[in-house]
Amino acid sequence: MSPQPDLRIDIERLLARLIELSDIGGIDGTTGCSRLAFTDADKAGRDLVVTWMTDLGLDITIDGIGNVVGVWRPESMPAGARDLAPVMTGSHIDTVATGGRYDGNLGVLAGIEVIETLATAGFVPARPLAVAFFSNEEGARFAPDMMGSLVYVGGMGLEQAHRTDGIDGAVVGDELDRIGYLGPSPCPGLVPHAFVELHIEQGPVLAEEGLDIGVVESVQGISWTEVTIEGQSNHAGTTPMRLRHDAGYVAAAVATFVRALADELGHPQVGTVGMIDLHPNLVNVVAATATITVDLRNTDNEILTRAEKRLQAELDRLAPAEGVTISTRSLARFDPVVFDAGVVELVESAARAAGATTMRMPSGAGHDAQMMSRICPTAMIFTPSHKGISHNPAEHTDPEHLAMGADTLLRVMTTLAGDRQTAS
Ligand code: HGY
Ligand code: MN
Ligand code: MN
Repeated sequence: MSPQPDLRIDIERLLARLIELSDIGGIDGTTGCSRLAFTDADKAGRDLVVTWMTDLGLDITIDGIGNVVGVWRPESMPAGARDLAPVMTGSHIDTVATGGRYDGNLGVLAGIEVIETLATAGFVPARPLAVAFFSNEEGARFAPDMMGSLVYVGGMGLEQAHRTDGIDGAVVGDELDRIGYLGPSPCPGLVPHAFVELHIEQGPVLAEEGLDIGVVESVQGISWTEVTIEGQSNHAGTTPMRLRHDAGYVAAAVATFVRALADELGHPQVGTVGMIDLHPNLVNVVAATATITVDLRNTDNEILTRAEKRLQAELDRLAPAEGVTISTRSLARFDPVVFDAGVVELVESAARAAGATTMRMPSGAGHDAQMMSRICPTAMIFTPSHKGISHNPAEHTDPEHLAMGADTLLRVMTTLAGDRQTAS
């Protein structure tokens, strides 16, 4: 039975949940929140979302990395249909330390909203619908990013994930156990019929173009490297410049190099030194050691690989020149991903049917969908980000765009489930 063609989600209910969730780990004076993976705040957010899933009557599973999947298979469905692979949506509810209200949270809560809208309308899906939140999508505390969905699709072993050390010395397995989300469900997880993720763009394109929905065709490649520089601490006043082995200077030199490299390679190459940790980090001591992170991304894997080689060559040059030792550790490396053309087309037609203006685009950010595309037909829906701001408590998306995104998601999911012939 097709849902009423003009069935729309309840934007007030979605907004209320977005606000309630972002109040957990809320950042004073902003609409943002801080819920690093597997912290107490993450646990509190998880518990709230699991409550909403339970209240909706979803069949809930929690796996060994803490991924939570809620499947809607109403009693009214024919027996055979209830066992079919679900159409799945979802995203993440962990955030960076300066997180916004919408990054990840929108995709999970819009999935719940879509199912609640359909259930309230008495809709009987032709196959089950599911909504998931994947653990540790951000990777900010425990690298790599998209860890939960990577384990879900079999791209990372569960034991390896459990042994991962965080930037604060914590260990994934211990933290999962501590917050009560070391679940029994097996990894790799259930293979969906298809997966579609609603997410904010987190960049400036849709806002600058004045468009409503991004039809995401691909996700760019990601390379994260931890660089450790070992110099020699010394007196800032008495040590002549010629005798210094200054880890702080080398860290700054690498950061400057990364910026120049991105400028030289040109758009869409990006390069970021987001973390610089000096020791002893004191005003009158030449730094003994520096640990920094380098985030390089490009839609073209060949250019991204070239950028990685240029970085290594610069480290090889700096070490002898400054009399320091430099070691590196890869924190994440994901090739660019191209989404399923059929699901991309469906997103485009569904968005237009929902009254949105659209454009096709790549994703600059990493997402769980890039992992899910390894196991089933997958695509993404973007909503605009105000001024392109994200990973910042000021992150904002207008309610009408949130509604357009969720209405598009509803149409895509019911069409993928076989309940509509077309999304229009
Ligand atoms: O790093 C990313 O692109 C995502 O926010 N995890
Ligand atoms: Mn995200
Ligand atoms: Mn993010």
